[in-house]
Amino acid sequence: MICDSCMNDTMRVKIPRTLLTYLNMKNNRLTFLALLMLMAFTSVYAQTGDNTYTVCNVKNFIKKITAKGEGVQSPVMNLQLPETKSIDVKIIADQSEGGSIKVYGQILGAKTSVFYLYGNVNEIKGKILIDMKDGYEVATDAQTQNVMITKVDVNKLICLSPGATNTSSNATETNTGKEIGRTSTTPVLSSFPSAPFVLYLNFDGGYINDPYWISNGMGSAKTCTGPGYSDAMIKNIWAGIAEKYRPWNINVTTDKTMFDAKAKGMRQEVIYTMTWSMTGYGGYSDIGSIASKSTEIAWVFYGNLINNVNDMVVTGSHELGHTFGLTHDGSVAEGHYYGGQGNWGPIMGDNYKTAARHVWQWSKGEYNNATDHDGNPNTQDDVAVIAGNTGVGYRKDEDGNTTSTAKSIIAETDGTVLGAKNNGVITTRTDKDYFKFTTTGGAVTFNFQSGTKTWTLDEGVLDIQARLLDASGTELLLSNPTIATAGPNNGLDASISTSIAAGTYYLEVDGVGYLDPKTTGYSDYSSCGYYEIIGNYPVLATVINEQQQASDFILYPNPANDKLYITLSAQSIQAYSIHITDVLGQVVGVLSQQQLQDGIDISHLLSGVYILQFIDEKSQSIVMKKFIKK
Ligand SMILES: [Ca+2]
Ligand SMILES: [Ca+2]
Ligand SMILES: [Ca+2]
Ligand SMILES: [Zn+2]
Repeated sequence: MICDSCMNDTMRVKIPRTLLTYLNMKNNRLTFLALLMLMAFTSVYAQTGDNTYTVCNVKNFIKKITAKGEGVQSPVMNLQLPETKSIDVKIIADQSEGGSIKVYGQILGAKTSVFYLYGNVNEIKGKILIDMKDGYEVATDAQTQNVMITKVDVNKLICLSPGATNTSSNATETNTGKEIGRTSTTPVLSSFPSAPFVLYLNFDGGYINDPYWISNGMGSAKTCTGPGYSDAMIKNIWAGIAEKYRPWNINVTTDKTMFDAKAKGMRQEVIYTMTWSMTGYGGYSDIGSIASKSTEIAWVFYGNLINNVNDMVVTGSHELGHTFGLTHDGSVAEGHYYGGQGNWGPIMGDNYKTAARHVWQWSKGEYNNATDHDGNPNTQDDVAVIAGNTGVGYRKDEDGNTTSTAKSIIAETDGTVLGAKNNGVITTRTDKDYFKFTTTGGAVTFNFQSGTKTWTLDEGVLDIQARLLDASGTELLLSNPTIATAGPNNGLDASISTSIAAGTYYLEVDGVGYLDPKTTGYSDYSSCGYYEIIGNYPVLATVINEQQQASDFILYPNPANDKLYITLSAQSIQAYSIHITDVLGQVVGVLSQQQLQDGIDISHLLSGVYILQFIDEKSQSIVMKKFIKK
């Protein structure tokens, strides 16, 4: 017992020892004012109810939890909890330094326990968890400076994901793990190398000496071994989790050096191991550990799951989600873990339903009868909670959300459009991305792929709607394929294939929902992620970019009434022709070089904006300029 002034049994009367001392010392001067003070304190305690126990002033509390206990290796203190419970705590690590407090303990007599307190001299926070049954939150009242312990649902503090009762396996993704004797080094993969925040997927294991987990199931420091997955399996799991965390400034990586380079609070790791596990449980994490800095580790016990890519992706994403502060997506009928609807499942719900659901997204409880861990209505906005963590935030959008800020499609000389050069990220539900291209007219095809397709099955999170717009922004075509009600989620992709006239066009990419988010599907809330545009369209061999246009020819007068004239600035151009199109891409005039000698007759055109395409016959390059017919 080291805690003589604030945590011993006499505190059960719920009057701070400091106040008692004051009253004892000054009893001969006990005034009406002191009585009033006592009454005021008593009424405050009464309001907190049986679920909250007021310990003492924060400064006294800190003195005790950080006491090294002269000559005592492992101080043990007695701590009073609500409902007249008390515990004996052995301090196993005190990582306090400077003004910050960080203390870990082990609750004596408990098989597994969490005792973690952190903060500073003015505010102590923390959590206490006994044998996965009784959970308590520690907080400091800003007004009274008193430390309070409140009983809470254990699911608010920690996620011990239940075991996989699911025995079916994904047909096309069998277990390629558990390959004993993996000798090659883990593939080095990073989804966003320059991002300030790192999520490290640890498939290699290592020596883990973490006070948080030692008392909470691990028992002692251990050398944990990885699952021995093949390179392909690791790459697929990485690709799947990277896609789940695409909207934010987060680098999902298998590269430990990326993790090591970040400060605490700007990184988190998930270890895939079976060196130890909570028997029958698939994952384990401390809710909010990134902000509280209680531990930088979450766990996936791969052997207690269906050991395939999909389960590893959703469980890894789920446990990491907890570390950002996310609690479960439950439902009135299904309890803590909602199993999803149609082909859609919430990442923070029942992550073992991967054989049944193929579109896994973040949720803010839009489905009917959504509940949180306590059975209360679920209003936690997953996407915003993750963004709200220090250093995270949303990834910068590549462009604005209008055609005027469109990026140019980068085509090969034969008109092929490669995904590696034409891609982007839909970062939020309101983000739309635009691409611009100019064609000489004919058949065009654009396929819009959700995710990197590293792992073709169920990797994507973004459900794409694509539109083809003409030069004025009017829709010509829309593609938003239906999602299969079961099976792989390839309906997340979109495709546009048509024939168009020469001119300039736009492509619009948007994340959309499917069916009814209340009962059968999802909204566009979390329909975000990486996409690639792959296709082809007729281009002249070289399209001179817009910055070069000014020096190639002068078009005058502009605006014009009857005649337009061209003056060439490049002497090398010998043979050329021009096409004139309206803003809808309709060709209104084709003229040869000979027909241009006396100027271009535009007297027959209606008033408006037109595009003149200057085509160099030799280099097959094209330069376009706008002009106005008065
Ligand atoms: Ca974007
Ligand atoms: Ca959208
Ligand atoms: Ca955009
Ligand atoms: Zn969980």
